[in-house]
Amino acid sequence: MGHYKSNLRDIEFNLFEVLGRGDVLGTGPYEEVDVDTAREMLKEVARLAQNELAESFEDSDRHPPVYDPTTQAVTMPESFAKSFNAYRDSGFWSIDLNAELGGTVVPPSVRWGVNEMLLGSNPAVAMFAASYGFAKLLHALGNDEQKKLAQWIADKGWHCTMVLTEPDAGSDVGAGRTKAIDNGDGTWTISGVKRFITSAESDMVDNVIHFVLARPEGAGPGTKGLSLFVLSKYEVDLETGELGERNGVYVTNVEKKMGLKVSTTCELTFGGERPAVGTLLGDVHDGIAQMFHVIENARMMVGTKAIATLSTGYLNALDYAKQRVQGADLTQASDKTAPRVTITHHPDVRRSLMTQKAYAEGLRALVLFTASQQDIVDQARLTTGSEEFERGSAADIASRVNDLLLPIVKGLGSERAWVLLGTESLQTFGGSGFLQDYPIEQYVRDAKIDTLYEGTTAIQGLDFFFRKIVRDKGQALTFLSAQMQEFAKDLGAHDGRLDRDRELLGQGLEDVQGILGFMVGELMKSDPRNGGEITNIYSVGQNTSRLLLSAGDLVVGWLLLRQAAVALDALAAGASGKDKDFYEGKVAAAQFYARQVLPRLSAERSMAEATDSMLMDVPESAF
Ligand code: ST9
Ligand code: FAD
Repeated sequence: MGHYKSNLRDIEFNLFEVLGRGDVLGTGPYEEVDVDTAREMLKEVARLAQNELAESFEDSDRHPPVYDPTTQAVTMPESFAKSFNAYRDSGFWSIDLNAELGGTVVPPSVRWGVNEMLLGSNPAVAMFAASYGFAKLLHALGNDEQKKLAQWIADKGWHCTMVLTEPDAGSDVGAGRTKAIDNGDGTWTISGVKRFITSAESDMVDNVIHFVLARPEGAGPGTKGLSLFVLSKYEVDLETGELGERNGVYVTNVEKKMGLKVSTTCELTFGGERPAVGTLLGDVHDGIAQMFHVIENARMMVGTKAIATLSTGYLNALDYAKQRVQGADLTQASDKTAPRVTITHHPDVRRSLMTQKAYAEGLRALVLFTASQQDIVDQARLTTGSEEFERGSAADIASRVNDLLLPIVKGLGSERAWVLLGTESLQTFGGSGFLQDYPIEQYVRDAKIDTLYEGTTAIQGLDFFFRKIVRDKGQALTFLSAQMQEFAKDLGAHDGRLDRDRELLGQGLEDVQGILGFMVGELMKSDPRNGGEITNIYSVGQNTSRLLLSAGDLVVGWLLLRQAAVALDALAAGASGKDKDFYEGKVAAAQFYARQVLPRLSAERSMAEATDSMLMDVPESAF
C-alpha cells in the first residue's frame, strides 16, 4: 500500500446517487459501458491507484529525473517508470480515446471520476499519460496525415506536450516570439526557445510529439497571430510507425523544482544542429482556439489534481487523528488525572477535520457536476456529429455552464486545496506533519504548482469575469443562479432540517450578486462611450480573484447542500451501518460549511464594495 487514500464511496455517491449517471450509462453513445461496468472500472482504478501507481510517489520525489546536458537525455527513476508502465498495461487510458482510435467511449463524468484517483495517487503518471487525449484531439482537428500520426500516438503511447510558454511570454501567451517559416512543401520550420514544458523528455517512450504555438512570418501580433504546429522528436513513417531521422527540437534544460519533481519541466529549443520541422495543425491558422481545446482539458485536470490531493491529505490526517492520543477532553481539562483522548475529541481538531472534509467533498462535487455538464455536450456531439448547438438547447446551456465552471474548478480547487493541505491537513499531524515520514509535506509541495500553471489564479479570475460572465451576457450565470435560488427557497423540505442552511445559501447568493453588481457598475463607469473614466476598470481588476473564489465557495455550498438533501432521503429510507455513517457525514459537512464558510461571503462583499482608487494611486516607490 502506498500513500494514497481514495474516496471511491464518495465518487460513486456523486456519480450515481446525486448526478444520476445511471441514466446516461449503457445507452446511446455510451451503450458499451453500463453502470456495473463503470463501477467495476472505478473499483479497479482505485486498487491500482492505491498500489502500483502510489508505490513510486515518494521515491521519485527523493530521486527525481536526472538530465544529462551532453546527451540532452533524461533518466527517469526506475520506480516511476514501473508505475507508469503499470498504468499503461492496465489499458484504462483507452477511455481518453475516441472510438475511431480504438478507445472505450465513456461519459466525461466517469472519466473524471477515474482521473481523480489517478491524479491523487501519482499526478505525473496522469501528465505523461495525457498523450492519449492529445491523440484524440489530433484525430479530431488534424488533416489525413495527422490523423495517422494520432493513431500511432495511441498505439505506441508516445508522449505529447503543450508548448506555449516562453521566457517573456507566460500569462501573456500572445507575446510569444517563436517563429514559423513556411517551407512551401506542407512543412514549416520553427525557431525559438520555449520554457517550462511538461513531459517533453523521459526515457520511458521512444518518441515525443510537441503541439507548439508559433508565429508564422508576417502574422499579426497577440494570440490571434499564433498558429499551432505539430512536431515529432523523430520523423515517423506514417504507414509503419517506424521512427526515422532526429528532428531539430531539443530539450536544453530540465528545471529543479519545489515539488512534482518527477514530472519533467523542460526548456525546449527549436533549431540548432538540425532544423525543427513540423506541420500546421489541420492546415488552418487557428492556433489559439485549437490550443484552448487542450487548455480547457488541462485546466480541468489541474483543478482535479489539486482536489484529489486535498482528499487524500484529509483522509491521511483523519487516520492519524483517530490514533493520536494527546491531552484530556476539554470538559476535564482541569483534572490532571483525566484519561488522555485521541485528538479527534478536541473541538479545534474537529473543526479542522470537518473543514477539510467539507472542502474535499464539496470540491469533488464541483468537479463531477462540471463533468456532468460535459456529459450533456459530449452526448450531443456524439449523437449529432456536430459541434454547433441550437441556442438555448440543453447542450448549448450545458456548454456555457461548463465554461463558467472551469475557472472555478481550476482557480478555487487549487487555491483551497493548497492552503488547506498546509493549514489543516499537515497541521493535524502536529510536528510529525513537517517530517518526510508522512506524505503531507510532499502533498503541499506538489499541490502548490496547481495555482500557477495552466493560467494563474489571477488569470482564472479575469477569464471568469470578462469572458465567462460579461461576454456570455450572464447567460450561464443566470441559469446556475436560478437553480441555487430555487434550492435556497425550498424551505420546509426534509422536515425543515436544512432550512437554516438554505437561508444561509440564499444570503450567500445575494452577497455574491452584490460583489458582481459592484463590479459591473465599475465596468460601466469605465466605458468612455457612457462618459466614463477608463481607470475605473482598476476597481474591477482588484476584485476578479475575489469574485472567482466567492462564487466558487457559493457553488460548493450549494452542491454540498444538494448532497445533504439526497443523504437525508437515504437516511429516511432506512440506511444503516456504514451507509448511515456516510450519509450522516454528508449532512454534517454541508451544514458545517453553510454555517462556517458561507457567512464569510458577506465580508467579501463589504470588502469589494469598499474598493476605490487608493491602491492604484500608491506610487510604486511607496510599496
Ligand atoms: C501549462 C501546462 O501550464 C501545465 C500542465 C500540463 C499538463 C499536461 C497536459 C495535460 C493536457 C491534457 C489535455 C489533452 C487534450 C485533450 C483534448 C480533448 C479533445 N476558453 O481573451 P483573449 C481563446 S500550459 C476558450 O483576447 P489574449 C479564444 O480563441 C500553459 N478559449 O486573450 C480567444 O478568441 P475569441 C498554460 C479561450 O488577451 C483567444 O483565445 N498557459 C479562452 O489574447 C483570444 O482571447 C496559460 O494557460 C477560454 N477561457 O490572451 C496561459 N480564453 O475571443 C494563461 C481565450 O475570439 N493566460 N480563449 O474567442 C491566459 O489564459 C490569457 O488570458 C490569454 C490572454 C493568453 C488567453
Ligand atoms: P507571469 O505571467 O510572469 O506572472 C507573474 C505574476 O503576475 C503571477 O502572479 C500572475 O498571476 C500575475 N499576472 C500576470 N499577468 C497578469 C494580469 N494580466 N493580471 C493580473 N495578474 C497578472 N507552459 C507550457 O506552455 N507548457 C507546459 O507544459 C507547462 N508546464 C509547466 C510546468 C511547471 C512546473 C511550471 C512552473 C510551469 C509550466 N508552464 C507550462 C508555464 C505556466 O503555464 C506559466 O508559468 C504560467 O502560465 C504563468 O506564467 P509566468 O510563470 O510567466 O508568470
